[in-house]
Amino acid sequence: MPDKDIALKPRVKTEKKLDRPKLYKVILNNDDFTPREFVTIVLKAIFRMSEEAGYRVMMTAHKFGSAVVVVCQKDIAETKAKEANDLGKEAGFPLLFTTEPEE
Ligand code: TYC
Repeated sequence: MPDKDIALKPRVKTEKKLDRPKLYKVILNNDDFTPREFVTIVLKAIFRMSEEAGYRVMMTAHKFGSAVVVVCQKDIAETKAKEANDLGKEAGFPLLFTTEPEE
C-alpha cells in the first residue's frame, strides 16, 4: 500500500496520569508567649530558612495570626511540624505548627 493510503489513526493515549500525592501546608500559629527570636531560630533549624526568610514568616504569623511555612508531601509536613513543635515544647513555649491539605 503506498504511503499516501495509510489511514492515520489518532493515537489513543493509554498511559494513566500518575496520581500526584496531595500536598500539605505547614502553618505557623501565633501565640503571646514564644519569643520572636526563638520562632526565627526554629524556622531556620527545622525548615532551613535564612534569617531573613525566617524573620519574615515569623512576623507574618505575629501580625496576622498564622503563616504558611512550606508546602510539601504529607509525611514530610507532619514530620517537620512535629520536630518544630518538640523544640518549642523542650524550651517550655507553646509554639504551634499545624498541617493542612492544600486546596
Ligand atoms: N507573638 C509572639 C511575641 O510577641 C512572637 C511569635 C510570632 C510567636 C510568631 C509565635 O508563630 C509565632 N512574643
